[in-house]
Amino acid sequence: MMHKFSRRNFLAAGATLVAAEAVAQTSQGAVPEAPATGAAVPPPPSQGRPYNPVVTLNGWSLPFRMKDGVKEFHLVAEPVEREMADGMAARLWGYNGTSTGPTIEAVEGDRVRIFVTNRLPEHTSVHWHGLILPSGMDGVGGLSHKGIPSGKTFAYEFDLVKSGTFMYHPHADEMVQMAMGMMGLFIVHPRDPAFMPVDRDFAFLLAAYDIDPGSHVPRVMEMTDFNLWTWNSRIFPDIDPLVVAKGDRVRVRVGNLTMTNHPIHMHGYDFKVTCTDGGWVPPEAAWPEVSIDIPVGAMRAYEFDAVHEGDWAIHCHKSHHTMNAMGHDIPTFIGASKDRLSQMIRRQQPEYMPMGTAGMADMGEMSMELPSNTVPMMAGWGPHGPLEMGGMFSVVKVREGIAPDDYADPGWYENPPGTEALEWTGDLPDPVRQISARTVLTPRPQGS
Ligand SMILES: [Cu+2]
Repeated sequence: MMHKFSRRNFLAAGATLVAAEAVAQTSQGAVPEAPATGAAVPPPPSQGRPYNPVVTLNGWSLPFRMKDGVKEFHLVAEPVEREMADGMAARLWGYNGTSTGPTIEAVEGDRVRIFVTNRLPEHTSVHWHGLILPSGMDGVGGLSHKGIPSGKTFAYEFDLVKSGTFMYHPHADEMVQMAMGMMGLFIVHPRDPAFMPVDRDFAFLLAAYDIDPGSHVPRVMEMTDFNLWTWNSRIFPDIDPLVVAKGDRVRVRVGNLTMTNHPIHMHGYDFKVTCTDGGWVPPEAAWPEVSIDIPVGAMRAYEFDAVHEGDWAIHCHKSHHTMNAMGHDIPTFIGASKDRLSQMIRRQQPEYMPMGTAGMADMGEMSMELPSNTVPMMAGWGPHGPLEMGGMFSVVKVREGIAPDDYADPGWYENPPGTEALEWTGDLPDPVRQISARTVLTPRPQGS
């Protein structure tokens, strides 16, 4: 289970890295120890070229070791259990104990050697999406090289000739292995730390699963009808907030390995698209947005100056993607009277409860008995009531005076007096409304 950001986890990650290095130094020539734990906020690198690490939401970065000038990593493809939210665990396939896998971070100009050990019941491979490398290192099983059989370790080795925002995933039984959660981020930092510098650099991957309430394993044959829309295999309300100090320059990097596009919308700001998995966007070509569509099999990074304090929603703008598993198949009853129908059903099933005649908002507050291992369709409480969200939703929390290495949740924003929408109890002139023969008012349920 991964934990929320905290200074304690940050320090613990440092200790883990030191321990991993100690193991590596005592086994020269061996494959480096594959770490299986980590934390959201990686420490700056203790060896190799300097860089400002990314913060992988609910994730971690894979430690490395330097061996004869080559940066060595060790990925282990294996079955994992992922807590997607409190009360819901999924049995997935991932890397080094987690799905999504750990983020690989290196620097432009580095030569990397990435050992991949296969602990899956079938062969796999790793494709390095967006990286420029020799054909034989491209990771397409059967095309670039032999698939990695169960129980074997392959070594990939190549130079990182460009910086940017990339990812990795299998290219062997791809539909199954990606539907099971096998993917990770690959960030190549610029050789010049003064190039496109930011104070906070967040990263996450979009992944979709179809896991029936009460079960644990994704239905891998599903093509379109997914019911869990995740960031790094987590769903709201258990996705980390993006904690930012007022005045920070912030980058958000998003990759999409689902079967559909996701328009990621952030409130409170306009921002500039600065990087894709094809490279950096020249500043004179960057255009402003408030929603950025992440196409399938693509990555986008955007940047903004965090000058507006507050709690700002960040979410996919496809409204079904901010809902969780339960309830997508419920028929629409808005405006219908279910009184007679309810009486008929209650004769067979006394506990039957009609839903949704005035909308679905009551689901956000309802505490109905759920099947095991699932979460409500709408969840999350804010300082002013239920948020009625799920899936691909989080909050950018911009506050004055947050320390540079502090990513702990600062709690809810308190609106300064006079800056919050409140009930109006004064007089109002009659509102203008358009009524014509073609305007039909929604019929009200009888008796209301
Ligand atoms: Cu979406």
